[in-house]
Amino acid sequence: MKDASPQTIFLKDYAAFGWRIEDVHLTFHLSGGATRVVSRIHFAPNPDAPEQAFFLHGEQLKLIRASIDGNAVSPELSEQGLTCDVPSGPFLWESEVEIAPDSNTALEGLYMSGGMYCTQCEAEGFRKITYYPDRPDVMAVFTVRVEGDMPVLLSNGNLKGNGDGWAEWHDPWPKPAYLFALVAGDLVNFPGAFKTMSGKDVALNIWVRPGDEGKCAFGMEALIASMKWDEEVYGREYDLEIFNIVAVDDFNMGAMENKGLNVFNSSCVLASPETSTDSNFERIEAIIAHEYFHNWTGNRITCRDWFQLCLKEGLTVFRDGQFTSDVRSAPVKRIEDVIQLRARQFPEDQGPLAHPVRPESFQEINNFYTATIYEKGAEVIGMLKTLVGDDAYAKAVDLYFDRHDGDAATIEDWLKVFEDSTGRDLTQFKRWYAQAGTPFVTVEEAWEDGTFTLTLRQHTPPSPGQDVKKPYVIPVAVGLIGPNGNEVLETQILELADAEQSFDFSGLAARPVASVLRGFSAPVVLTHDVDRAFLLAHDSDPFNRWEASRGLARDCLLAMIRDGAAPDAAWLDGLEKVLRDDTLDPAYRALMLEAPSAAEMAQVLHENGVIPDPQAIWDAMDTLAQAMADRWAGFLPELAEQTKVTAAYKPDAEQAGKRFLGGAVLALTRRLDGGAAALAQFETADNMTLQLVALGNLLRAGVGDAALSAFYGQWKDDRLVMDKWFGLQVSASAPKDAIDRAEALVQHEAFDWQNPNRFRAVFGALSMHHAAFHHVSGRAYALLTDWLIKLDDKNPQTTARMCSAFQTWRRYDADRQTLIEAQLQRIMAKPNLSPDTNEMVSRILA
Ligand code: TYR
Repeated sequence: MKDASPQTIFLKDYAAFGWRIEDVHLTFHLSGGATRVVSRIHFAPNPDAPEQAFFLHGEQLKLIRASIDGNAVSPELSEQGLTCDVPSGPFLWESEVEIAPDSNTALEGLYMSGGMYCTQCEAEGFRKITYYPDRPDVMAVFTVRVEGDMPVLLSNGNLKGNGDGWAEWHDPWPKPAYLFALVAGDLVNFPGAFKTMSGKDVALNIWVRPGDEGKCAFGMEALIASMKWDEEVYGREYDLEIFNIVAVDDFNMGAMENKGLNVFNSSCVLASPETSTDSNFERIEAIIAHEYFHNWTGNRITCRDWFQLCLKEGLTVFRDGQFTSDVRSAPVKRIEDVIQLRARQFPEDQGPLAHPVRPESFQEINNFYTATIYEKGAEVIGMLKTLVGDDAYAKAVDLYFDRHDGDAATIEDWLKVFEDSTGRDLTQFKRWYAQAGTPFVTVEEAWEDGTFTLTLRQHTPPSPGQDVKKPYVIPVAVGLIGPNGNEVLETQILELADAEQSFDFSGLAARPVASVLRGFSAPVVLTHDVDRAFLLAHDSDPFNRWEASRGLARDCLLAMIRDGAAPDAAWLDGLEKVLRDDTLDPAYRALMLEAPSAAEMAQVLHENGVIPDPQAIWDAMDTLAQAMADRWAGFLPELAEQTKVTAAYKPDAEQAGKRFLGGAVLALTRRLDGGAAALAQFETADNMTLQLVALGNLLRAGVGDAALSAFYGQWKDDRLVMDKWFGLQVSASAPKDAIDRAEALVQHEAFDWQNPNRFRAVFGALSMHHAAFHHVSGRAYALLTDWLIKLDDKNPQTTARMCSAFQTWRRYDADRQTLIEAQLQRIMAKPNLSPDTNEMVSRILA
């Protein structure tokens, strides 16, 4: 257990570590109950650091011995680490500690998963392995010897030698401890090879448990595509002789970019057509790219301290997004990203957990691996690129690599390369990193004597600890469309830098229709009273064309919920025209057909001063979908025909787009045929995408029980497919049934609650099922809380992260607020509550 009273750490208190490390040598004697770790570290005083006592982090370690320059020492130990008197010059520190990987359920440090040893050190896990300055600005060259009774023994860097029961690895690139990794187990490899742009051969491997070899080919292809892309687009070459990926079943996050030895949640790397959906494939490709791209943005250039987390994560998400846009469809990727941003980042930025892209304080850094750091961090980079232009962006990034290779850098360093290479002053732009909260932008139009004027206003509401916000510089991409539907002004970037600014467009023959915030050029909430039906019909910007339909859908649902209106027939007419246009990408049409999420509608209601009633949102969405199905009864079979794939399964954008649209059509069709088409699809499906969509629709039609048990019989031995089986029963049920299902599922023998994927399968699905989670009985709140309290002792990180399900609680009515508050208080009252969960719940309650 950590210290009971959590400490707050501030960016402003940063001070360099008092010593540099010349090299690190680690020896691991592996044993499940008592692993010995021997470290030899050469320290030398750091002349740039302030005077300080010698302190090494260390948690849950049993110190066996320690020495300095060969003489035994007795350091002073605390729960956080040790202090010791040290010589004034360079010295050799040696220690031996004992740790117990087999009782490590937090999945941080060295732990066991399915019989194999593995590590997770980001952010502060290395201190659970040995005594060390566990901070990212201390970079060192590591040599690691692993000894253990396991056929495969891996660590970072290049393999220096191995034999029976041992292996020695050397990583020539200085790195912070959070990038350390060790894996040992009975593993098999799926091999590959890559020749770099300067002609160096790199051996590639994906290491998996025996039996999973057949699920590696796609990951390997994605890795090779990523390596090539980073050379072609960013000029970045790989820098070791070997690149290893390992799949582990027990992992708190998606994956981890340890130098030369990426560790992946098996759900984020293993794939086969029979067991993975098209979205799984797309996500796996993106995560492999993300972790690989970290080799330069994160590893070669790392972060000075954890406040700079967005320096590596925002940039790397931005880069993996560019990669996906290049290998798939750019407009589809942009729309998917914005849907995610609104679903995950906006609620965070507008609620009690709001924090700047670069926070100024934290208690537990693990709580800051958030949508704001990652996704808004990437949006900020996208805006910077839009403002300076593509060529200037490329130049600045080159300068970043030249200037900071080998550094532990800051956001100031990042912005400075843009200032130096473009001459632009980024002082105001930097507010995107410092201020929290989603900006609200309103647009007002005027038309006089051939001049069209757009007046833009921005406002950002207060967020915790920040009452007053200064204006941002916001790139607003605008195009103008003439009355006949032709574009009269191609996309231009307006720079909104003041609270209010007007922009004139003169010499126009007729009043145009403005298409504002094209491509979602900034992460803001836009209010613009515009003819959306016209934009849906004519906008040349694919994002804004989709956005027009989305806006109409939101308005339609709002009117249904608030005023009891009927579904908007004019919008459905416009939408039908788009759906009938078979020159449009099926994936794009599927996105058009997809309704806003219930949580998005709750947000819209809240913005319009209406307290969201989750059941009313559910009912309105149900009515709307039924109206679509009835209206298009004749058209749906025609559309379904267009989505048939006859070629062998491929997870590429083309086939996946067809199946995506097919799924959307099936969801309407089952409202007309009681699930007959879904049943036929379920019985003939030869891939998981078609099978799972069919099963979901059978469940939604209330006729899915037989298919559900058939599915169980077919897949009960596949952990990743079983996660889908657990999750889908909750997400595809009506509100009250979803809670009943979740209650039954946690009693199921296959509910392994200590496995984060399985825990999230049930409780992630429950908390994302808006009407179920907020069911008036409060049963879902209580059920989730019971299990969060149970998990907290075992795995604080995953527990804390899942508490964010409650972050929007103050949006709801007084009764629900009372119910939720009682559950949050129940968590706070738990004895020995982890600092992680304590910080999250305290912030949510504040
Ligand atoms: N750095 C990882 C990434 O690529 C995420 C991560 C963070 C993984 C913390 C694990 C962890 O404990 O985004």
